[in-house]
Amino acid sequence: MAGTGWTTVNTRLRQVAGGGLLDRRDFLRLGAGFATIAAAGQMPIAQAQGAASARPAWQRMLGQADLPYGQPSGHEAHVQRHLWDTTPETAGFAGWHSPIQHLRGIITPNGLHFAVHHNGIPDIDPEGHRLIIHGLVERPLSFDLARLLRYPLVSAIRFIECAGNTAANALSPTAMDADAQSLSGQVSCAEWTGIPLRVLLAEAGVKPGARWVVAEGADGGSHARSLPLQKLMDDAVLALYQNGERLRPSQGYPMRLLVPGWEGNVNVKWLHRLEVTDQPAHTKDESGLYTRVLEDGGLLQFAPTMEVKSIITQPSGQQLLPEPGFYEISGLAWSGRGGIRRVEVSGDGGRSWAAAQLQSPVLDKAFTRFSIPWHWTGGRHLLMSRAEDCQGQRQPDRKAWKAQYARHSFNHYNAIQAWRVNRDGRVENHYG
Ligand SMILES: Nc1nc2c(c(=O)[nH]1)N[C@H]1C(S)=C(S)[C@@H](COP(=O)(O)O)O[C@H]1N2
Ligand SMILES: [Mo]
Repeated sequence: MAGTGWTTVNTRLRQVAGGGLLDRRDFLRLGAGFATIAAAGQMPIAQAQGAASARPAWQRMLGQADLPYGQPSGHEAHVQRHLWDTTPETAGFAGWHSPIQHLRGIITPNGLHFAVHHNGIPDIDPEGHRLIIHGLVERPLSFDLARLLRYPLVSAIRFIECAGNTAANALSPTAMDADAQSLSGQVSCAEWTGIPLRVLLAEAGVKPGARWVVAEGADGGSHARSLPLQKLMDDAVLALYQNGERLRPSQGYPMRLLVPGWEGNVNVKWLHRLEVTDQPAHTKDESGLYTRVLEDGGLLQFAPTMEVKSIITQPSGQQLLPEPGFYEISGLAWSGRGGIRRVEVSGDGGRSWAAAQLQSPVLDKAFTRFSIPWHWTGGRHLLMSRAEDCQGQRQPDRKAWKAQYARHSFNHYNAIQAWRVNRDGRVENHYG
């Protein structure tokens, strides 16, 4: 429990906002002592270094052989993607959520990248796969993978977020008791490597009058979206690699469209066709599910930018704080408009706010990791984070977000997330 360490240490630490938020510099300067504060989990050195017979089994024998393709520790087996939907995996729609509450830093490991499949995962033989560029172009082109791999490749760390991420908070009239993964795990961030689309489009020679490109996937349902030519010329990438290795089948092997900062749905996986046109195609994937219904009944279509958003991942929903004492509040912020300028955290339900530290690197259209030290004295607290991006956009609260849209609209939910820390240390989703 909070031993005597706390009282001495605590008097020398400044609070930067209510609810126990601490000054990070004080904390580091005073060496404020995880050793004293987190004393409960510490083992006496004598015991740790003890006699040979007291050493744990793994220190007394040869270890096991490694594997050709490495696997996480068996002790981390709980860190898994979770399937959110109740329908069978290949029956039209499956959403796999990334365990954001178990991850640190800004990179999502490939096996834990969230995934949305409307038609299951096609089993594509890369030898038989072609990407064609046709329509309003001077030279229709067909590429096989070997040819694409010979182009100069660029890399960028970018997030992808499903338009429907955090839909439960948008739709449920009362705050659903769930973890961060279930509520907001349809977002991930990876280093993507591939060919800038502008290079391939220039090679095909875009004709005057071209304004749109219809991108189609090679999955059974021919997932397709219309994209403004300008965005593709600007920063879209034909991605072939994900965090250094070739794309996972789940992410679009052998190639996908990466459209930085735009809703996940336009990042067409298993890409096999780009048709340059003068107008959008109004495909099934962009005329229904991926629009937003406004409060007055109007439809918001072709508005794919994912707005600024943040979430505290530690501590977060359904986690249990074992005892009062020091904790580092840590979370993720991102914006489809560019970089994150600022994240503020509140420990008292929004009455006061303190600036969190942004950990480097702070990249455009990528996860930014933020943190702030916190002293939990055991009371009931509401933790919140609110981010501001490079264009000065800020997160609305839930009420303001709901006021913009029809009651049943759920895409692009980016309201401030509140977590309630109960007296017993249990953390719960809360509408603040
Ligand atoms: N061909 C194809 N591309 C697709 C989809 C799909 O079902 N088929 N799902 C889309 C949706 S809704 C999202 S949110 C993103 C998710 O990308 P990920 O599965 O790599 O995380 O892929 C998009 N691209
Ligand atoms: Mo999505």
